[in-house]
Amino acid sequence: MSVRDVTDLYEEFGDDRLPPGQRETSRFPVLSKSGTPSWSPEDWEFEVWGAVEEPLSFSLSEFEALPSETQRQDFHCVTGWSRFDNEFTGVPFPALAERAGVRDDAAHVMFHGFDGYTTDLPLAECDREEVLFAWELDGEPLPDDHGGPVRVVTPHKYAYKGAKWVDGVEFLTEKRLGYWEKRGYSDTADPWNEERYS
Ligand SMILES: Nc1nc2c(c(=O)[nH]1)N[C@H]1C(S)=C(S)[C@@H](COP(=O)(O)O)O[C@H]1N2
Ligand SMILES: [Mo]
Repeated sequence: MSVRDVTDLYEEFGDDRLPPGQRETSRFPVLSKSGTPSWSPEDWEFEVWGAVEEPLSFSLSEFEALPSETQRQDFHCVTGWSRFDNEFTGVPFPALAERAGVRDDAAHVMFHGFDGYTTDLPLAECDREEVLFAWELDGEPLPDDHGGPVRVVTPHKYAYKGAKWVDGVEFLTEKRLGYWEKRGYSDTADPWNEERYS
């Protein structure tokens, strides 16, 4: 299986692979606002709606049949740890956006998790190949506590921009704040600029 290494994306943002104020860990801590929600493969449904030509809906098997790739990525948590070289398999954001046909007036994207979590990014900042809707980590199904069956990963942003348990993508014509962004975390979340709080 081929793995695309995107760990050099830091070069776009800073001089060092490890962003300032972070320390590297080989552990993978779990951070969730309210525990791990339960789900069943039969009931899981993923939807794309809002400022798109064609709203989409997928069952889990349909979603996991989308053209996917495996990327080697780094993961930066706003609480100060970074985990290097995670291999995530999933569908890149641009491929999903293309299927839905993003309207010209779409400017932002709200990601919804089925634990009630939300997080937003400007369309231009999530319409990149490194933003994956991932269902595998290091060759195994994504563990439930890390967001299984499907989560978003955003290696160019602090990890709270990556919704675990993602089941909805809403294209917005105007910015709206997500769960942590409303509670004082930075809306821009650039790790190399230490945009932790707003
Ligand atoms: N649905 C959902 N996604 C979420 C969260 C959450 O509470 N719910 N927490 C965020 C935060 S603050 C972080 S740091 C990462 C943590 O991912 P991890 O638990 O896999 O380390 O997930 C993000 N995505
Ligand atoms: Mo976090």
